[in-house]
Formats: sequence, structure tokens, C-alpha cells
Amino acid sequence: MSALEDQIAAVEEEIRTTAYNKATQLHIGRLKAKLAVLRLEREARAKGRGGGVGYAVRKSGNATVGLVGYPSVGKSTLLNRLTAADSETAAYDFTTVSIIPGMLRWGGASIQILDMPGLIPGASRGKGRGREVLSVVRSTDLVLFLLDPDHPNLRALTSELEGAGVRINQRPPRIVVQHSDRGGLTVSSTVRLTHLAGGAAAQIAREFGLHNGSIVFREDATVDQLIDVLAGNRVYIIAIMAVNKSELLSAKQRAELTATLLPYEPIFISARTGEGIDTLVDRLGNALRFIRIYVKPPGRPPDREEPVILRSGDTVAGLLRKLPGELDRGFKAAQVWGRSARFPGQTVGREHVLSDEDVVTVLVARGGARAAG
Ligand SMILES: Nc1nc2c(ncn2[C@@H]2O[C@H](COP(=O)(O)OP(=O)(O)OP(=O)(O)O)[C@@H](O)[C@H]2O)c(=O)[nH]1
Ligand SMILES: [Mg+2]
Repeated sequence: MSALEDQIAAVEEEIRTTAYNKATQLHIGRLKAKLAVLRLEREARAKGRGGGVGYAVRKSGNATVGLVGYPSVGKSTLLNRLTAADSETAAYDFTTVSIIPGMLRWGGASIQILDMPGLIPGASRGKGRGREVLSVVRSTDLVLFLLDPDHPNLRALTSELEGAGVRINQRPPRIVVQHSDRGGLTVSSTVRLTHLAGGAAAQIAREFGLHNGSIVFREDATVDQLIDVLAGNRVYIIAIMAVNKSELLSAKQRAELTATLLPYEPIFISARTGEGIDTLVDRLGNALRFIRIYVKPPGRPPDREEPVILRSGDTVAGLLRKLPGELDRGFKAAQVWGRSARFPGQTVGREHVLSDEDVVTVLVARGGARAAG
């Protein structure tokens, strides 16, 4: 083991063996910060070495879903069931050795599903090409955890994702950090801090080498949330979970599994028989929160046949990326009718957040109003 790995192991051990209470709280916070910094260093070194060659994955469709699970849980069988893809399946581990995409239609949306090699404990440290797989996971919009009822250890799986900077079913902390050259560090907050009061935030920031600048809390954040913001390489992804091979399970076994997998609500499926697949597809489609935008050329009715599919939170800028390039280049303003408009036909800019079933006219500079049609 390298000196860096030794240091990481030592800090991990100390965190594990230190009892958590009021007196040790700050100490543990600083240890966690130290660990995050060491892991960033490990990441940087792995990149410097060139590591393994990453998988080249071309994203397509309106959203991308990653199939994440241990080897042999049935990820490839599920991909083949959901899409027209033909991914090799077999009764031994590591059948899949690259990323296999497939496309699933849901309503008017197309969802890209990525089958990938199974993850094993130690993946985030590079085991079983884990680092490369996790970097693909980081680029997805939704993770579908697939479990085998015989080894439903979700915790070991999620901790590999966490180790790779993936935050599951969380939103980014409302903390703003700014660096400057001098002037010391100021910490302020718009709410009362219960986890990071009395200089704790500044001490943790120092572990990251932040001595000058400001930290503004807009929520009562935890130590872990502050560390996430300071580390800066986190991605926030939604996840849902399915238990495969469930044609083998009794009602009692299902109830027991459901209890152990809280707070997830597992969907019981069988990639082999097709049981539960419709429920899974609907859960996926709903979780991705698609919105439909009807584009209306000026002076003409909106195109209600073929909405542009975006996702909740997307803006006019996101819509422009899906329309012919001249509309983006010539963009002057947009007019909006629907739930996101304060009044019918409101004029808005690129940053305006759209809602499901909005009607939008794009106004371009050259030669007056024009739009996609
Ligand atoms: N009983 C049962 N067996 C299944 C089901 N789905 C997949 N299997 C079997 O489980 C084994 C592994 O399936 P794969 O689809 O290759 O699993 P994988 O998760 O892609 O495995 P790796 O690519 O090695 O990570 C195969 O023998 C499948 O036939 C299911 O719903 N029920
Ligand atoms: Mg496979």
C-alpha cells in the first residue's frame, strides 16, 4: 500500500472507532474533511497516471439511466427486456465488460438505458474497473439499483457510489463558498446552524486550505454537506430500486426484503418472466420528471403533435438546444403561455424555467419574429 492509502486507511479507522458525541463532534468533522481531501488527492493521482481507459459512452435520448448492481443480478437480462438491445447474459460474474446502451420509449420521451459491468466492494478504489464504471454512473440522470434477493446488500453498493462523489436522492446543499486572496474567512448564515456552530465550519474549511473567502449557509447544513460543497466534485442523482428474480420469492420474503431496504420502495420484478416490468417503466418515467413543451411559430397554432421533451427545471436555453441552431443564435426573447407564465404571452429570456405543457414562441432578431415550425 502507498503512503497515501495508509493515511486514508488510518483516518477511516479513526472515524470508525471514535464514539460520536458532543465532545468528539468537531474532531470527527475534521477527520471527515481530512479524508475527503486525501480522497481528492487519490483521484488526482489516478487521473495523472491515466488510470484505466474510460468507457466512451454516447449519451442520447431525453435522459440516461444507469443499471447499477453486483455481478449476475440480471442487469443485462433486464436491458434486453426493456429495450431492443442484445446484451450478453450468463450465469457467471462479469459477463458484461463494457457499457451496452439501449433505448426505451415512455410516452413521447426516449430514455437511454445503460447496462454496465457489475460493481463489487472496492469499486471506487478501482476494483473490477470500478472507477471507469462509476465515472459512467456519474454522467447519468438516474440510477436504477438492481438487487438479487440472495444478496440484497444495498449499503455496500451505495457506499461505492458515495465514494465516487455520487449523492443519491439528495439535492445540492444550499451553501455558497467563495475563495479570495486575503482578508481571512467569514462565515455567515441566513438560518440558525445546529450542526456547524461556533467556528466548526471555519475549521473544516481550513482542512481544505480555505483560509480567505466566505461561506454563506442558506440552510442548516450538516458537516457532510459542507464537506461536499468544499470538495466540489459531487454529482446529485436520483435513484430507484428494483429487486430482480422475484418470481422466486414468496409474499413473506418480499415483505421482509421491503423492510430491510427502507427508505427505498423496491419494485419486485423478474427480468426473466416480465413480472413488474410495466410498474418499473412507469416509476422510471415518472422519476425522470419529463415536461412537454409545445412550440408555436408566430401567428400560427402551437405544434401539439410533437412536443419538445425537456425535464423539470429546464429553461428556455434548454429548449433552444433542441431547436434549429439559427433560433438559438438569433434568439431575442421568448413568449410563454402556460403554467410558468405570470400572464399569457409573457416575454422571457433564456433563464426562464419552463413548466409541463407550456406553449413557447421563439423570437429571433433578424427580420422580426420567427420561430420553429
Ligand atoms: N430466476 C431468474 N434468473 C434471472 C433473472 N434475470 C436474470 N437471471 C439470470 O441471472 C444470471 C445473470 O444474468 P445477467 O443478466 O447476465 O446478469 P448481469 O447482472 O448482467 O451480470 P454481469 O454482466 O456479470 O454483471 C443469468 O443466468 C440469468 O439468466 C430473473 O428475473 N429470474
Ligand atoms: Mg451483464
